[in-house]
Amino acid sequence: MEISALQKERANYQPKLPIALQGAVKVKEGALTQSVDNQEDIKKLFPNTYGMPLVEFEPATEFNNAKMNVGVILSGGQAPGGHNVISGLFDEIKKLNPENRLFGFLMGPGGLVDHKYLEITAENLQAYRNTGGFDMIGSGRTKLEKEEQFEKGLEIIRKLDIKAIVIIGGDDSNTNACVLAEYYAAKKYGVQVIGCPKTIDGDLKNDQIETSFGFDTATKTYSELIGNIERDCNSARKYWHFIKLMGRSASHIALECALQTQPNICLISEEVEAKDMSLNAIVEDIAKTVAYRANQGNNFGVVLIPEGLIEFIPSIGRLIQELNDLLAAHGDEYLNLDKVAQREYILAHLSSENKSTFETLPEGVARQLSLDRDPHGNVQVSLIETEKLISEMVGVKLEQWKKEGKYNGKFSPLHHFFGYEGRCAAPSNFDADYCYALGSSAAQLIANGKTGYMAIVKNTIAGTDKWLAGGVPITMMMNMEKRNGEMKPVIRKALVELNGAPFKAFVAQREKWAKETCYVYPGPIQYWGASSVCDITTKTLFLEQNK
Ligand code: FBP
Repeated sequence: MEISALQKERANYQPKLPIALQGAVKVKEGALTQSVDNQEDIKKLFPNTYGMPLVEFEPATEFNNAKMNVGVILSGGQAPGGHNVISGLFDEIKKLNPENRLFGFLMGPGGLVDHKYLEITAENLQAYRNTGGFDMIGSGRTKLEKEEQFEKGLEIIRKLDIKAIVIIGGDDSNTNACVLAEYYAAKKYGVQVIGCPKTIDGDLKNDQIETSFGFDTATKTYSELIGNIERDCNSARKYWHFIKLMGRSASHIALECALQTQPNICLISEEVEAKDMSLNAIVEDIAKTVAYRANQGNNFGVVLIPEGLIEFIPSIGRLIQELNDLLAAHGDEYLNLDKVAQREYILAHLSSENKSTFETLPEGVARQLSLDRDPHGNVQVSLIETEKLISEMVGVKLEQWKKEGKYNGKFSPLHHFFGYEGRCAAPSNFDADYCYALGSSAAQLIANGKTGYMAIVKNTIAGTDKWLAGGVPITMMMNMEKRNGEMKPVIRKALVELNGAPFKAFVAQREKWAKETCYVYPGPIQYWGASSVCDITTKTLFLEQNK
């Protein structure tokens, strides 16, 4: 495989570890835990993995030389740093005992079920150290939830003499990791399951998880691109750029990018929902800013739109809920119909309120909302062209105002969608170190007999030597939610908090950003050079943790 000069140099970067993981390690157990909500239900569903204590690692004098083979799975969307979790895991299990072996299951959880794997060795890992992407073993979205999948997985686990599986994934994948841990524990198979918090979306966080890996690099990459667009926009002064940003339901990515680049407008889905805003109200607000700037002679601007926005507009959210239930209950019957018949089928089955919302949406958007869900029951928001929908509606409103003599500017919109551009970027120093430490922690949780835990690293706005590593029981983060029409135990998603410091910092400045041109151009991620540039965390993490 030919590699770039950057990749070659970057392979030599030695990620930094928290002090507790630098030598021999021991476990300090903390308080027993409870789930965030629905305690009785969760306890009943997870009798073997519920209520376990928090775990923190401490330096020790004696080495544990646990003999253990480990299997690792990358699950869901790519996030920068996945290869470093694997490197941290590999190095730590080899440190424990050089005979330990690591197997990577291929193309996500499906690799465990289908017995497709690769042994990870020092040689084949070298080219992937500190690189982005999940291409070393691939990723996938197969949902691990059925007993027959667990039993099929067990066959290969036994064959390779694997003691534990590490699942690197987002909230849904870690929920499944916990279900698998509980199943193997209930059957007394002696197989441990450990999770790792991955997702660029930044929505897998809580009191114990400060941030999910990949968020840092992905938002820095998008901010570089947004900054470049802002600079172009401020040079040509003739376009309005509508930029949709990945992030699924949560607006963390959009908010972080706004804090880094100071665009004219950034929509936050969680605020739209809290203020019960209609699509028309959102459009009118944007049109007012366009008109204000036009009056100042500024027929240009930048608007950031989180990809999940549409789900948070209350009337559309209600429609999506009903569509989710409808598709879950009538999936096969519906999928066999052609496009026109599918629309008629939906109109015939929706309640009258949701039917009228469905009918008011442009046909393309209505169709995108009724497409098949992903394996976890989520609407595939990355496929919905919200940026075009909104800019078109803004254009219509401005035309109307023009006719009424209220506006006399020029409105030339351009559209962008940033998502895939950042998910495989070379990890920033933060993500490279954080992921390596998560991999190391996962190995230590296994060596110390834990199952149903997620590896964690805390105190991340301090220097790496002050980072604290350990584990949190996955059940602690769970509550009951409706999925595919049924109540299920799931990890609670962290949405943008409207009383949180990042959102407040944004609100304090957004009016100025709308009226004036205050763009900031962050430039590309730096790997070598001044620490003030190379080692900065995200503004979100800094504002949230700097209490
Ligand atoms: P995860 O939740 O699996 O980390 O994926 C995040 C994400 O990048 C979302 O931001 C986006 O909506 C989705 O994946 C896109 O899915 P796909 O990779 O299947 O196109």
